[in-house]
Amino acid sequence: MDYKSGKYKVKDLSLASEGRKKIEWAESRMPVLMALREKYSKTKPLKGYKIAGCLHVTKETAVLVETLKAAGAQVSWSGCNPLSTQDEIAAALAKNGIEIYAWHGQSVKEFYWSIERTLDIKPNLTLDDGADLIFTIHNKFPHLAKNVIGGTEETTTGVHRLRAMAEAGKLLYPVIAVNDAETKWDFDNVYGTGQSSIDGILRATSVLLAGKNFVVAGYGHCGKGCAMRAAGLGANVIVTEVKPTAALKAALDGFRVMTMDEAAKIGDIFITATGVKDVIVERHFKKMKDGAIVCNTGHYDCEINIPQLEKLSKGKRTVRANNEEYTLKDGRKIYLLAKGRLVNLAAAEGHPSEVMDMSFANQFMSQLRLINYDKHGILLNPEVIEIPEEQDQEIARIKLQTMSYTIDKLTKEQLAYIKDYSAGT
Ligand code: NRN
Repeated sequence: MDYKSGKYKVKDLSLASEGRKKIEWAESRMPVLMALREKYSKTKPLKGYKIAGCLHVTKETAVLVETLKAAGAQVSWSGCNPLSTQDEIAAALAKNGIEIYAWHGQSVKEFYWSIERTLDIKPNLTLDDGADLIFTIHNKFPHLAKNVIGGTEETTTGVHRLRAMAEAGKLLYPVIAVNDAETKWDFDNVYGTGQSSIDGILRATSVLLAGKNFVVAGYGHCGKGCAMRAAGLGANVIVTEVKPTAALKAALDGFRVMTMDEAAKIGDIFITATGVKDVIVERHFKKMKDGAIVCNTGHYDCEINIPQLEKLSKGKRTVRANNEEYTLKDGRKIYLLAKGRLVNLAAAEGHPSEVMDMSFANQFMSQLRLINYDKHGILLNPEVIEIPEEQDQEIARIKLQTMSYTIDKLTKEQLAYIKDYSAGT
């Protein structure tokens, strides 16, 4: 469908029915977000507000988008990575009247064209994953910032960028750090990234993980999840780090710890999860075994230095979906997955619905919080704002309920004891 004939641009509208079935699948596994949709579709507190969103177009994101719409918001959406959009999902959203500009395999130019289309609605709120939307407003359309009451940011890389902007006094409006919510960071980043990254590797290679030397660069929440799940499948996990405390945690979690220079010689599969550039570079490729598999699960594709891999190679070919075989000048082969972009979303479907349920409940509650501040005339400083503890505990409480778990409750005496600083041994 052509963009001019409707307020959307997707790969193929005829994929909508396939996408709708996947969205229904996700809805049935996102009970917390669906409960919020049930509650707020009646009162429609987001009515009159316009949200521009830039977040991976997956079946789980579709549930968030349609919840924001059900709560009254006008929504306009783009993907936040050129390779992560699932075309059938984009088609289903477009068919449902959502303004969406997203398709798999965008050029960088098309990627930013799509972000700019979402700004045509002159949003009052932004919803980001990786801060490319916020950055585009600040860099290219600063005049639009005066209409924006606030934004939310999904991921670690984006929050880091926004904190740096705030510290430099460059942030033009307040942004809630959804990533830093306990019910996002400790679940999505660990259990989600762990499972979905392995999912991406297996879909692109179908290799046996058991017995393989599996090198994880970065032992933050994402790297920890990848290490844990690779070990669960019998891999021999090696962790590389630059932060002593993180490396120490990896060692005490039972993983080998060494430099990437050492790991490059023995690794069979490499995954980067650092948020930093040039983690795997030329001198590492030179040491790798024939047949080594290399991928990234960080937000940007800068962690593996692909130009240096290209320079070392005499040829490359796509051997499977999301799997390129580089033949080095000495004949060794190195397999790069998903062109070095986040393998969990580019070669699979991202995190499972059950864990995105809490991440996106935080997104929804944070957008609602910004709107409530606006309705009460409360002006927030242009800084990065944390999720309140009570929101975290409420989302976790509801999630537990949906899993039929019950937990204990502190008695009055226990509450008193906790507050009684004089109680000694
Ligand atoms: N299935 C998904 N849908 C998904 N899996 C991971 N993410 C997803 N977004 C939509 C994001 C996580 O929340 C990618 C971000 O980088 C991470 O914070």
